[in-house]
Amino acid sequence: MAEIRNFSIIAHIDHGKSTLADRMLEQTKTVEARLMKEQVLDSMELERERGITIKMQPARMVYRRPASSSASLRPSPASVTVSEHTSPSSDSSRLAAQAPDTGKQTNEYILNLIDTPGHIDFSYEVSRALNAVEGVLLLVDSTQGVQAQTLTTLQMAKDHGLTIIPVLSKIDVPHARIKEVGDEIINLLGCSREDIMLASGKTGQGVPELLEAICERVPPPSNKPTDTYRGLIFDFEYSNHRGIIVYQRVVDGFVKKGDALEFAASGKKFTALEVGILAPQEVPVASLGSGEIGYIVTGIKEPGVAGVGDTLRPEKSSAEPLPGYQEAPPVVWSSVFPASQDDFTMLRQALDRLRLSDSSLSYEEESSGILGRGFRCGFLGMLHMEIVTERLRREFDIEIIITAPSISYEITWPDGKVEEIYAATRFPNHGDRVEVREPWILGQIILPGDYMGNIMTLLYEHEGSVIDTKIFGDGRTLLAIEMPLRELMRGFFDKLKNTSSGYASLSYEIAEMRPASVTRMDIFVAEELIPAFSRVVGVIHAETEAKAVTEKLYQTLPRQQFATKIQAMVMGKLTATKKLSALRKDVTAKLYGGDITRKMKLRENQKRGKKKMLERGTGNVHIPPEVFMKMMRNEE
Ligand SMILES: Nc1nc2c(ncn2[C@@H]2O[C@H](COP(=O)(O)OP(=O)(O)OP(=O)(O)O)[C@@H](O)[C@H]2O)c(=O)[nH]1
Ligand SMILES: [Mg+2]
Repeated sequence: MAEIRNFSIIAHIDHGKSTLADRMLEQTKTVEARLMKEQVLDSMELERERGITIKMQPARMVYRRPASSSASLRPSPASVTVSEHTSPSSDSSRLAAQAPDTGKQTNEYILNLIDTPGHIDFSYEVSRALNAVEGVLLLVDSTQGVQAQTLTTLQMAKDHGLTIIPVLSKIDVPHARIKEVGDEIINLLGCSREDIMLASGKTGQGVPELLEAICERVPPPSNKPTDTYRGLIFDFEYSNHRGIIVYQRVVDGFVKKGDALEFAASGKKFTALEVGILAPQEVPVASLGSGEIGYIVTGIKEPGVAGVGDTLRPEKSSAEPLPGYQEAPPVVWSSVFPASQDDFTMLRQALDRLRLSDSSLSYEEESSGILGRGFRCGFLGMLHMEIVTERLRREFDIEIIITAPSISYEITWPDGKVEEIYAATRFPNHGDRVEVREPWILGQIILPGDYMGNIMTLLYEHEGSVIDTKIFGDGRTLLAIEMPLRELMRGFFDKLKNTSSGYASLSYEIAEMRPASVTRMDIFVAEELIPAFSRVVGVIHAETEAKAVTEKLYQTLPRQQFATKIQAMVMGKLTATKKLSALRKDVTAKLYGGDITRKMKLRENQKRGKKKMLERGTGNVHIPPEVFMKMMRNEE
């Protein structure tokens, strides 16, 4: 039996996780050369377009250690271990003791890698991946140094008690600062310089040593092959033909094709139609044993019977369910409506399917007078919201209308009733005597000293303040900050990047609720209230926001048959007005623009007898779905 090592790659966004994974897949000959492409594990269309990882991706590699390394095991440098229950030194001594007896067999290692996303909106993916592994490669870009998400992901790995192998990445870059960034890592982990691995995902340099370090330092999974099978579900996929495909880590026993299984939480039963490994594509195998990571085809077509963190076990067995995952509470909400009410059922199906591969998405049905039936959706951040709405359009071909995003507010009405409100349209009107509370965040910003002035101004503009400052070494500063979540969502992240030439990084967590000075802003087009554009704004920003929104809508809205007023109303007053002139007939085609495939799709939709969106309820104004999409986004 081969030795197994399960590990995950974690880091700040763009520090080279997926590229380093490429080189590992290549050097272990897991992916054929002709199929190799950059960031091969980023298989989703949106991941490739944006150059970021959105979903975690497991990949199994078979690694043959060079004869010399298993025969005469170098004493491995003490790896950085935080856990009490996993001890890498005892592991390497165990290996050293075993190697001479088992000879060839220990030469072959199965390495299960899980690549993770770096963007903070997708950190739920990271936390789930970490439940399925014993160790991590913590990458730090040697040109950038430790960044905010390095700290957050490191903390997650520590909380899971995992073995941590620090890796300096991108060492091929001429201006790599290996010594300085190495110092930062030593400071952070309390490790020694020899513990830090050096690697380049571009040239592949350092990858052989890294593969060796994984075998030596990451402990093998504890082996309980004789116990009753239990599998920890960490992800799903959905296939039209084969139904739900479960990604699971075998914790105890083994599982094979034909086994009668059940989901512990829902009790749903099924037969394992196929069992296999992810290499990274699905490859069927006879069975998966304790410690292995792989997939099981269930054939189940109805969603909702399975959730991540649930346990798979043999039907009618009394095996205890494994401790599951904590749910990821949404940070921002928005309502999604089908542009045509005929598509309501399709939208529900699409959300059900999406949720299988994105367990952090939450939604519930709601209905609004004008927009009809739709769903109130909860997202982990603005990027998450953008990705989900984009996937609805692309993967399911549904035109949607999306309302302006909102965080949750806690309202205390005059009669003492407390209510949580997630939608601007439900927010009390001006004049209602209510108390409002809102969530604040605690954040960490790492920035080069030169940008301190800019950042302080930006923080001030977003009602934030610095609660602690630490010198970070190498001329950088770590700021502990607090700020209303509402202000963070008002494009703070992008502005932080712009104002620091991309050097500042941010991580945050939701903290306490505090009294808020906010008000509702309503938008009128042709003197008609468009509820999807209503939002809650800070009183001190109300006027600026009113101007910004009317201006953006003025730039985005196609001209109508008649001159159209765009107005923002705040605290009972019209605060900003723009006037869109009437459409001249001869320029229709140009005005509507858009690429040809989009137009063809639209025509097809019309052929299928779909109604033009939003004509009902809004009188004469025609607002195409793209406008709602653009208004949802933060960028100006
Ligand atoms: N020169 C050089 N560039 C690299 C190296 N590794 C990655 N890059 C580049 O850095 C960028 C980000 O690389 P990715 O591998 O996508 O980074 P990531 O950590 O997976 O990013 P996320 O998954 O979005 O967090 C890409 O433009 C890569 O080409 C390296 O070793 N050397
Ligand atoms: Mg990546």
